[in-house]
Amino acid sequence: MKQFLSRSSSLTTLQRRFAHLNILRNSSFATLTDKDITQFESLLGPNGILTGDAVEPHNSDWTKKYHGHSKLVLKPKTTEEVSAILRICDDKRLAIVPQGGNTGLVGGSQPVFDEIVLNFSRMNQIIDFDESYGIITCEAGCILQDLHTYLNAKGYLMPLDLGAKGSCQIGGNLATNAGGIHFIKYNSLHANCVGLEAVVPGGRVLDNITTLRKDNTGYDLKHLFIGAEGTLGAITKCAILCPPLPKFRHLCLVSCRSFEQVLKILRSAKHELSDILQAVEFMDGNAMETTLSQLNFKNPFESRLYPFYALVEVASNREGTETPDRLYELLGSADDLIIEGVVAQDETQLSHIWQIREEIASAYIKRGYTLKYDLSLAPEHFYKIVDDTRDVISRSPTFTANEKHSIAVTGYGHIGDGNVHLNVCIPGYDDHDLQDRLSGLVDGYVFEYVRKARGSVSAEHGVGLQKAQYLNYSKSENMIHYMKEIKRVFDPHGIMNPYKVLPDAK
Ligand code: FAD
Ligand code: 2HG
Ligand code: ZN
Repeated sequence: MKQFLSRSSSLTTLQRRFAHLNILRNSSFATLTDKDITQFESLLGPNGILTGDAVEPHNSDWTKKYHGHSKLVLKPKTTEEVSAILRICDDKRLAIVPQGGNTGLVGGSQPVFDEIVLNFSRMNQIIDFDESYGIITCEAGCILQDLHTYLNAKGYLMPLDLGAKGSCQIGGNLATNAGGIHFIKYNSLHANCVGLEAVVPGGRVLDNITTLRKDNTGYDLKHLFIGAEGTLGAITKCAILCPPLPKFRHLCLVSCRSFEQVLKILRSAKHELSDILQAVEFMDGNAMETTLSQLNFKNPFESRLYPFYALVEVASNREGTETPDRLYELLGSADDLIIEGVVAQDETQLSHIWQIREEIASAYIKRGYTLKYDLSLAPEHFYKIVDDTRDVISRSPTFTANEKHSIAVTGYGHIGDGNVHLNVCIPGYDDHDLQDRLSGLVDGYVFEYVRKARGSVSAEHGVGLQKAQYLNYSKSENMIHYMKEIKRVFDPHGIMNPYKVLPDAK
């Protein structure tokens, strides 16, 4: 028999507490053996498993915060293989974590201890495109960018667009119910996913792949898997409703003195441009400055920096000047709110401005350790929480003056959807003491603020490991009770993505 596991992978090393989260490995889970690995290898073939060093990239996350201890990655190619894996894992009580592109931001897609990673990268086939209804049917491991490219060539686009599109997979997007920059126009994946196939522990396949737009036959189970973050089962296929690709896009970037002015621009854009409005995004001065400097991007306003920025994009199929004229009209009527604005004159300028917005997250990760909060808040709280967090840090005796100086606090995000990304960043990744003091202060402050303001602790990134202990800040006791009941129905032994979302579900 092949030896796959190094001798150092003893249970005792895995059983230590997961830093700061007070989680113990669930002792009802089995520990992987060489015999198990041999069984999976004979099921999937030698290219269907990863062991040893090849597992390491799958143990860590994009934010450099979460590190698991898996010894095995499984890479099925078919739904039947996923079904066989989930039957074996359930029988043997082997815990498993589904993983798509591993771009999630809440520690949901990595193992916490020694869970097996179920990776979907080999399930990347586009199965069908229905040109009449604009519905794409594909496997869960398709990369979002590849779906855009495929659809664009046919005059359609994916309703979902986000900065990680080059790596994230549609299965991961569905599992997190990802939002992104076009949510304001095309709504959520709950709205656009018309069919779904999922496999649950024990191996049953729930085949709800369809291109029917309307199907009111009882409970719509697919919605349970959208946003479940892999805690109920594995998504293997989906059918997504895709809008026609608008032929003409126009984008402006404006700068403002106050956040209130940004809100006024948002209101006017919604009223005046509602039929052609494609995106309204927001960033503050710190986000702009950090992105330009960390990623060496050209400032659209030469060297001038401003406190607040808004991006407004319109799109239509009308040739001629009508669509851009309406954007210019909006800017004209908002003249007193805008310090300076630019309208992209060609595709290069348009993608440059979008790149600045979409790479803010990468810029902070490049700068250093970043606490990320993805919040839904009413307009009066949207930026207040950023100011207040800055204030709490500056008044805290926990930090030295130098440390305070090095901490960047920023707010940006999908203002059209009431979704702010509050990021708090310190340079580098080595100062673990400062990291702990910072999250010790800011986590409690931010989540308590959101609870009192009746916001959501997760607008679009999900709960994962990061927010599992704060679920009750946005969901009532009764709702959590039924979430746990649903979990028990699909996953009675709790093997699917344990410790995440509902950490104490039995
Ligand atoms: P992963 O990170 O691999 O997994 C995410 C979760 O889904 C995990 O809980 C995992 O267990 C589960 N999962 C993955 N695949 C499956 C499957 N087939 N079946 C069941 N469960 C599964 N998110 C937004 O909502 N909006 C944004 O604008 C946005 N921008 C981003 C920009 C950057 C630069 C980055 C790095 C991330 C961004 N994200 C954004 C977060 C992330 O990209 C999304 O959460 C994305 O949907 C995750 O997809 P993934 O394939 O990488 O999933
Ligand atoms: C975005 O909108 C992403 O850029 C990432 O959702 C946000 O990293 C973040 O906080
Ligand atoms: Zn976002």
